[in-house]
Amino acid sequence: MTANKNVLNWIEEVKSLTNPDKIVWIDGSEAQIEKLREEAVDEGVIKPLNQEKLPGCYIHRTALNDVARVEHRTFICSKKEEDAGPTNNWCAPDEMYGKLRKLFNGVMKGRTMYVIPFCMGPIGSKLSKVGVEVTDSVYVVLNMVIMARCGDEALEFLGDSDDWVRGLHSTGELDDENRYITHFPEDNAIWSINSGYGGNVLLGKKCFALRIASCQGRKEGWMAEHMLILGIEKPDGKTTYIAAAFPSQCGKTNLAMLIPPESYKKAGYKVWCVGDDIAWLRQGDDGRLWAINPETGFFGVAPGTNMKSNPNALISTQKNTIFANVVHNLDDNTVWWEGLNKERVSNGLDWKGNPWNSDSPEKGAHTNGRFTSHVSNCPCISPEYDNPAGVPISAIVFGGRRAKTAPLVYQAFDWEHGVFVGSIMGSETTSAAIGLAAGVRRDPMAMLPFCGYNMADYWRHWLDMGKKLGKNAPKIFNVNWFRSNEDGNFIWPGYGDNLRVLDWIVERVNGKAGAVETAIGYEPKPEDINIEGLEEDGITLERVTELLQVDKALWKEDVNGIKQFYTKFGDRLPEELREQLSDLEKRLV
Ligand code: GTP
Ligand code: SPV
Ligand code: MN
Repeated sequence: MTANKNVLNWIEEVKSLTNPDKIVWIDGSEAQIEKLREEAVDEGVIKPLNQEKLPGCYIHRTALNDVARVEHRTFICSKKEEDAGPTNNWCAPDEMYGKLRKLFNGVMKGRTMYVIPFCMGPIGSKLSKVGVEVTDSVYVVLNMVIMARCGDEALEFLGDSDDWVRGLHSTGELDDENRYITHFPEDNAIWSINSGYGGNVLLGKKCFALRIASCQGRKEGWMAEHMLILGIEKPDGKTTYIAAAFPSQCGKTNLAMLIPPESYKKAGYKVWCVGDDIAWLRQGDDGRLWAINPETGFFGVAPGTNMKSNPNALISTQKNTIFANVVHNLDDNTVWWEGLNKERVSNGLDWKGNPWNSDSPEKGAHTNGRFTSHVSNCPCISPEYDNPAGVPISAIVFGGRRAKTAPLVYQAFDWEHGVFVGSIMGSETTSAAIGLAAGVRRDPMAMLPFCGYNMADYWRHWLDMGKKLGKNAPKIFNVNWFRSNEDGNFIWPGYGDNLRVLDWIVERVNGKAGAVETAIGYEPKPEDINIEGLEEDGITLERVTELLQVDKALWKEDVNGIKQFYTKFGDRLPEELREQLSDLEKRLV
């Protein structure tokens, strides 16, 4: 426990509001967690899997109406509506607190209230921050201890400080009409009720480390971003770190853990994963931009993960992992999902818990089925992962799913243009959130659902960071692994072969690769992308040329979409971005 009065007082307040039968403080010890796992098994919250094949692994199913984030029920409750901005749902704090107090009133009667102190980032790091999550879900506890540094060490690090985030969660009745994921940036508080799905309830993750932290970063001069962090070690032993922002289900985990193509492996390339979802970035004493991964685990998409697409992710799930909403193979008590392997499941349960086999017409796993595993399971976890100083970032990469328009890769002319490139990101929607219309939506910096304040002010903050970083600012790029042909098939092999593109990026930041100027930015010459060994995938120089093509007609259409999007922000839109847009338009004629 702790002597921190602010924490103790808040726990008392929450206790009298929610009226639990019992309070359990999570100390972070393996003995306590093991006991909670046993209780969770007894209650049927998780089921142990085959302990020979999958030691320490469990399967969980969420309620059928509770399988993903709910953007329409996610609120930023700043005092002023304009501080939440046009891309967030807003509600006045008093009104939301009033509504939620009613829902939380006595909600934990008959239940246990778990108090989870946690630290986002390495203990002792200047970049780290503490939170306390109170929850009535043992599933949340078991996931949080994988995803963050939990227990006494977090409280010790906090000491008497009042700089911590208050996270209150209850599964309530899982009533989706009263589901609320709410953020009070001015109070450093998060209240979440009536969900049990990861992104809505593991409050350290999107709620704190992005929505609240983005507000803190703006105030304190740093950045919280929806970015993976990876290190590329060249044969000479020098490692270059890249941070990349792609929207949900657009390839962050896959890129963060990529396995180099054969020819690169032979040449001595290595890729190191620092993080797969969130980066906190701050200017270091040397003037450069340094990044930490505030998390300690992966909450990854299961479907599509296999020994070919992402062996490091699959290996990460082979022990001490909690699976959610995948197929339970009852024959050998293991798990399966679409795209895992060619094996047939003859006797299974689908993600809904109904009997299922490989001949069943419906998919067995939910497309947003997930695994929660600790970073230490990952064969390519970076030795720098836990470094309190973080890693120095040389390049920032934006990307999304675009069947057309966006080329395989291009580089922004400079930081300001790079902020523009991030601000106009578009991506086809995925199943990571419920109820999104199909099609392309603008998702600036992959932060549309995660920015805790007015997106226009967020762009201003990016521009300011660039001024502060000056010549030390990372170079900014945009990639698209999802260009498709007329039949809707991807024309770039993707996955490990994405290193071929990152390699050009690394050469660019080290001043070694050339580029050609196009209307949208700098591009490699087709022959600058190494395609050795890709002949059997049909990748020729012509194909690369096609992948890099900038179709001015499509871009002009995009400019119209961007204009419309920008209009939402009125006078708050930074003038620099307005000018960037008009410059792009001129270059497209
Ligand atoms: P979140 O956890 O939701 O933030 O997702 P993420 O950005 O980490 O995405 P992830 O790496 O889990 O990939 C999502 C989906 O995209 C999976 O189905 C992958 O198989 C697919 N994918 C990832 N990388 C590539 C790629 O390079 N090419 C193609 N075609 N698909 C990819
Ligand atoms: C995402 O949707 O971007 C995720 C999963 O990483 S969740 O934790 O649900 O946000
Ligand atoms: Mn994510």
